[in-house]
Amino acid sequence: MSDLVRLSLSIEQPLFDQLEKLVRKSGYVNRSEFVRDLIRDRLVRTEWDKDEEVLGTITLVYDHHRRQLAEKLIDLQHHHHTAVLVTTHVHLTQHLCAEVILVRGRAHLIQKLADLIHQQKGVLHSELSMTSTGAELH
Ligand code: NI
Repeated sequence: MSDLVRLSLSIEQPLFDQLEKLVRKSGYVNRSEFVRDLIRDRLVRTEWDKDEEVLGTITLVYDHHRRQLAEKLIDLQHHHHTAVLVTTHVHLTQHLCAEVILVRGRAHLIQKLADLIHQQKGVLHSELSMTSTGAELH
């Protein structure tokens, strides 16, 4: 673990009150841990903005009876095979499937794959969760 640095800062009372509320509501034991995580969240966003190598998950729900959709989704993943680490498939009902695709690669490629999946007819919902390889977060 790195050496700890102490810092003090000045913010308006109402903003401080909001901070205290957020810390309590989120269940953090102290303000420092909350601020560390805020900084990490911002760093992750920056990684995505700067098109660095990132990690993410694409979660989708789709109707597998929709003509050629399952094949199309497999084709898309093969086309992006360098980014797709693993795919988990769950049969939700007779008709509906859910998949979680763990992806790693340059941010714009991950975003493109997520967009293509989202646009397929028969995909009822999909969402990209943006996270980090963690290299710059400790
Ligand atoms: Ni299924």
